[in-house]
Amino acid sequence: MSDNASPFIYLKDYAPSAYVIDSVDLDVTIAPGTCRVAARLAMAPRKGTAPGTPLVLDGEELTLVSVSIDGKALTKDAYEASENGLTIHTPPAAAFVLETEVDIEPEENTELSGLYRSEGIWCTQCEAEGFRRITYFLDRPDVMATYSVRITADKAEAPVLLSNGNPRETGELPDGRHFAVWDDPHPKPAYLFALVAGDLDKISDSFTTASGRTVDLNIYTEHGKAARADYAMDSLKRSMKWDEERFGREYDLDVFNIVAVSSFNAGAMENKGLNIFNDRFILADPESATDADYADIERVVAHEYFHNWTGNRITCRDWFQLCLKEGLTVYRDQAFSADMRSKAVNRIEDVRLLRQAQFAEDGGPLAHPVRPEKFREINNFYTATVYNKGAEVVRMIASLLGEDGFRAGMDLYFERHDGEATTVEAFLKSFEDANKVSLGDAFYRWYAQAGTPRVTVTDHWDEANRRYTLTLAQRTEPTPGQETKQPLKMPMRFGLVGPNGADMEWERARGAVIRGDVAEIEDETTTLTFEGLSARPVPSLFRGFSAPVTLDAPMNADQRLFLAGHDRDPFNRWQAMQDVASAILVPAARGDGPVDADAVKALAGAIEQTLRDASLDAAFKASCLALPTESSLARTLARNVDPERVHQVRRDVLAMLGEQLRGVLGDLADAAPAADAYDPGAQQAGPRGLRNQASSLLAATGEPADQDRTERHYRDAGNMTDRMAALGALVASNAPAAESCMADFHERFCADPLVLDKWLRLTGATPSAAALDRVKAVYDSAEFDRGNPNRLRSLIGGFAAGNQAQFARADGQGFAFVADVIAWLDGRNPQLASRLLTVFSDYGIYESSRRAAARQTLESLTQKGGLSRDTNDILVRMLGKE
Ligand code: B3K
Ligand code: ZN
Repeated sequence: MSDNASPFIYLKDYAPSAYVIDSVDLDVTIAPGTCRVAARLAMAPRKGTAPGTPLVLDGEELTLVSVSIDGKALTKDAYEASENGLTIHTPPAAAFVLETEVDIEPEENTELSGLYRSEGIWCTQCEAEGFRRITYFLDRPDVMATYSVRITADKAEAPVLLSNGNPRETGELPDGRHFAVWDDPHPKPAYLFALVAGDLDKISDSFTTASGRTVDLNIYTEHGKAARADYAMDSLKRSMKWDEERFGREYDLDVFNIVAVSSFNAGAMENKGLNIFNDRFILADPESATDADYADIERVVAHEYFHNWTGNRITCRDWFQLCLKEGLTVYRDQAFSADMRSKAVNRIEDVRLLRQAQFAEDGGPLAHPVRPEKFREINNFYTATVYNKGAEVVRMIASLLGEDGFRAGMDLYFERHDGEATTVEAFLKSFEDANKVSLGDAFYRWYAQAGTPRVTVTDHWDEANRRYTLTLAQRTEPTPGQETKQPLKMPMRFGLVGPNGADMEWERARGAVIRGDVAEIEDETTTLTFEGLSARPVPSLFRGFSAPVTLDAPMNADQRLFLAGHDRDPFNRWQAMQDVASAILVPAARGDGPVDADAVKALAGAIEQTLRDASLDAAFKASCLALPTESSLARTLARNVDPERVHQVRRDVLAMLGEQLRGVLGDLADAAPAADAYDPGAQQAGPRGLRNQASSLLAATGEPADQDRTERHYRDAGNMTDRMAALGALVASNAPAAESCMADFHERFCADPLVLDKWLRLTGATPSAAALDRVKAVYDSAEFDRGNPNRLRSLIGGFAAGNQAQFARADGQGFAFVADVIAWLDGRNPQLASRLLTVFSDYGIYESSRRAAARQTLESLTQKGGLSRDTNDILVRMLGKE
């Protein structure tokens, strides 16, 4: 272990707490400067706890004012307060009431964990371990209690006082102060506690549940912004309805409140009855938000709402089980969005994200299982692996059991574990028991084994016997701390596509369990034999991306292009085109010679056929126009990557495609935008996306006439979607108009922080050697608000994650700048700093001089010392110094 890394906490060491907390009464006095928190905890030793066992409460950044048990103040020798908490040496042997009073300083709280102030609004973020920064507590998810919270504040400064649960009482107090009391009858862990006090606007609505309960819905925002919360409200109502219909889950309180704040580390937080959101996932109107922003709002509002059952009513026993609530809830929000929009396109987007973020994680130094076995800092495990691969594992259960079997398992899970803090094993057991099957060790392994399996397929056609054989071999490369890997059980949805493009029937199949169109693959090598086929098929494997694997399929470009034109599975049609594009891009990006122009022509032909196919929807066509990203190409190359060459090759191919497809793209790009009033729904968003994608591909050719069209689109845009798409295309193609349009955009929108973020991101993503200097100039400018996580993420993330070639400049200056930002940020907000640091995690794939420069930068960051536990943990793992 490296010198400055903190110790690991292990899953295998889990033990219940020695004491339980049944109910919590908080009395929070809100005031500028210091706030006072008085807590009254009804506690008892857990059954089996030896009398007199010390009570060890968590606590950070708290100033202890008083402590008493059963109404008697404790003498100094009866307890010890430290940096990490409060120990009561000899608590009573039976139920008792512990009362503490502490002072906290929310305005000094730049970590944005616990109680802090965002633009004057007092708000909280307690997951994972923020509640201990509000009061002394057993701050762990398996300690569940009912809460009653009284808040007092100055009425002018904080007219709105909110906490979890139902409102019980409000009233006036002397000196212009007032109070509110909230009761939450549902036992919950402390990480779901929330409190908000401030001067806020709101919009209100209501929802009547299936059993007739009327729920008041409110979305609170900063002043002047409430009108932009309508779409979030609409999304919330649709989510509530969908969860009733699809999972039989009703809401369980009289009110559901959402508060949008502008300083927030995460996207949002599912606190019981009082969700707190990063305002970028609430606020939207056609002039300030894109179609993608609207879709994100719908998804995140749904996600947090769905947590009410998967996360809140049933929570995690310990933080190792994080995927139990996150993977499952991502699966649920994906299913919701798919129902609201285009299933095929949503699946493509989900998989793009998985590959971009999670495959990268799985293939690098930060690889960890969906359920980690150890951690130093839990906040570093809110990862794509836990969330997105976690969702894929749930999706595989649905594929293996079928929709009805899946629903039966979910029903049993809710029935058995409502009100509990439970485990992944309990979750899986519910599916097994409801379906009277065993998922098997090879399936459970998805939770414990890190790394993306590679499935390599070979095939054989025996013409004489009309027999087709597919051999699938799975292999997972070692990951840090896991040298040897074992095979996993996975559902392979598939079809054998015949010469006419339709799926073929077979007379007999053997080699694995096959139910419908799903084969269960679980051994290291599986040989599937199909008898009685009328002709040699083209295999369409892992349809819908039925397992999170990398597939090496035995196909040449012609076969892929055939699938691209015919596969009845839209995901694999798209995938086939991506594979053809990768086969063109990867060798050139590796430096193996120029781009194969004939292959580009063939790809263009397939794209054209797709674009002209009236049976396909516009959003799907737009997805087919997008080439694999630079980072996914870099990952395919895996080592000695020159990011500038990757960038250039991809750009060249975009330009070639634009030239080849000029006719059809021109028609699409010149189409008049929808005449109807803007609507963010798929009906309008699909055609908008296709028109913009077409115009952008044409701009990539560098032809002045094409770039002029894009500039016109920018200037004439009637909504932010069209405006941003055009601006992005101008910047990406270094069009002469890019500069003046960027200046125009800044001028128009710099007063609106969420729109400014879009400009910051594009500034970072400028594909030119000037990008770094521009980013530095913005970062150093007086108007740039470094203290706001969204601003910093946009500018620095736009550069480091959105501009590989410039971040990984050969002179190392890109790395050095970002490391300096992280060093500064770490002193203020470690969670954000360590998250930002993960932009370095791919450094091992670069060619040697960039790799050395990145490593040197990380080493010097380490040597600075005094870094947070969060940042140190990531550094140690990235440098392989465990
Ligand atoms: N559960 C929160 C994430 C909290 C992040 C803590 N570092 C949001 C979500 O996943 O719904
Ligand atoms: Zn979540």
